[in-house]
Amino acid sequence: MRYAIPLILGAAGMLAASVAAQDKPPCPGADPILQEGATGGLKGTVKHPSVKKCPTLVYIEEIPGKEFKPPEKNPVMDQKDKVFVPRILPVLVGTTVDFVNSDDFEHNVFSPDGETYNLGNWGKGEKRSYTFKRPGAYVQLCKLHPEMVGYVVVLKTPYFAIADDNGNFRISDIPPGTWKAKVWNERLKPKQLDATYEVTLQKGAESEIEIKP
Ligand SMILES: [Cu+2]
Repeated sequence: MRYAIPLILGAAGMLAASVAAQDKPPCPGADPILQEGATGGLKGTVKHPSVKKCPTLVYIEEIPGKEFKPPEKNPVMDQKDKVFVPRILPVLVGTTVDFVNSDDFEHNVFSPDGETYNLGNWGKGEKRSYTFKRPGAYVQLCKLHPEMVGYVVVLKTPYFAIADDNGNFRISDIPPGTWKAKVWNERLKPKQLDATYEVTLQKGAESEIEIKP
């Protein structure tokens, strides 16, 4: 009997260990539905003349019940040669954007959209920041150079992409499910911006759609 006891204890210990491994919650920071191979992708083409003229954004409207953390590193919108760069900056709601100035003269940034803001005037090497709390498109304007126009488009999910000049786009690592894709281009009309395109995404697979606004 003396020899049997340690064997029984050993077997029980192993059983306990394997059950515990299954019951343990995922490691902090590892979202089970976003692990590699557990997500889907979406690729496709936007077919509209405005695609050739201005940047086109494609995005998943929302994943109900799921909230996303804004990136730790702030995206940047630059002002260079009197142009907002990039012209369209898509960001997740809650994101803080750093506005910088790469020109040797002052610029201003203001927006009449959303809660409206005016970040003032500043020169090269300085930056001003703004946190976007509500989804929507915010036109970026400069009071010193009326020809300057840019857009920050604030979205409810981090699943977005800017299409190439031919309208081709690809969005990776989207949770599986049936979601609504939308398109944004400054030349499209409100009705075209409101239109939704249903997409079904499966684990480890890439779905394809054609968007004709
Ligand atoms: Cu300016």
